[in-house]
Amino acid sequence: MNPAVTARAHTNIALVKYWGKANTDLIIPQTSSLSLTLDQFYTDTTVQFDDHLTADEITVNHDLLSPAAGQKVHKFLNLVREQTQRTSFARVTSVNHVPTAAGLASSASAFAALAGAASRAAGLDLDRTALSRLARRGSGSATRSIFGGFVEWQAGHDDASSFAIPLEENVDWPIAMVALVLDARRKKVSSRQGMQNSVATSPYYPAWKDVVAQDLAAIKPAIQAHDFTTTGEILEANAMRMHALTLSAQPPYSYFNGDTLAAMQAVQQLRDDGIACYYTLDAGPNVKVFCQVADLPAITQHFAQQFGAQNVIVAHPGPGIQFS
Ligand code: 2P0
Repeated sequence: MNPAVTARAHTNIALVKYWGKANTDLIIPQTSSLSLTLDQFYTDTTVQFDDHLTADEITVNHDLLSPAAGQKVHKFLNLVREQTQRTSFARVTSVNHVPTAAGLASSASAFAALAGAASRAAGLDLDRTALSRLARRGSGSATRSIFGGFVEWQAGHDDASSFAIPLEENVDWPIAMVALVLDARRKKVSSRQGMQNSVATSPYYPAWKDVVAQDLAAIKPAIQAHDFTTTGEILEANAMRMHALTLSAQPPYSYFNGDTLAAMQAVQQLRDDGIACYYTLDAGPNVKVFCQVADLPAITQHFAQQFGAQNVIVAHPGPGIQFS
């Protein structure tokens, strides 16, 4: 039996979004993207390869997954086995540390932690670039969760060239991301399906690729200069332009609900009242508010009144993958 290896990876929120694949099998994106790894939401995963097992045994949050439910993990373990000529099955135990019913569970932290634990348990000693490439095969956003802080996923054009690089790993900038939990239910249109629909049917998709190129070119120096206003303006506009790709798909759809719009309006009102903050959101209704640490008391108080204190979670920049 080989030793068990445990890895922890944190989730990330994209400031310039990934929304569309050029290669669905290898998960090569249409564009580069840029994110902030968060300290609050993470996954701990332990992997052990065991010659006595007759199938992969996958437990998530203390529930043993059926073969159908574990299919994505099993396929991912096959990639690791291919790289090592290993044939034995693995025992995978994974726990998502996400606040109760937050609806924020992410494949980003899950596949980043799995890439780290499975590769080491199989005897591979991958550097973080190679880990990032491996994590990408599980889920696109996992590519970025190998690194901490601000991270760019460079789209590349094939398996070797598509990986993440850190932009500012140890963030020395008093910023925060306030997660508003507006609906914890599972989304109706998965990211995977949603982005494919957008690539295939939105007439705005070519324009989106230009938007991302411009936003990346502008946001990187803004982050490096710790220019809060420019960073906030770019991330908010980029999120809305991503969501325009769902509204303009055929058939059209949206991840917003009524509370999403109310939260976006509240952010605009806070700004009008002199409290600088900007919103972003992913493939679901939950809004995240980018702000400065000094404004956290006013912002959290406002949203606790609007949506309930239990639905307001403050996150800060978080670390890259860790092994124990
Ligand atoms: C992102 N999202 O950049 C974008 C913005 C959601 C909105 O990456 O198909 O779970 O596994 O590569 O990474 C969510 O999609 O999709 C995502 P797959 P993933 O964070």
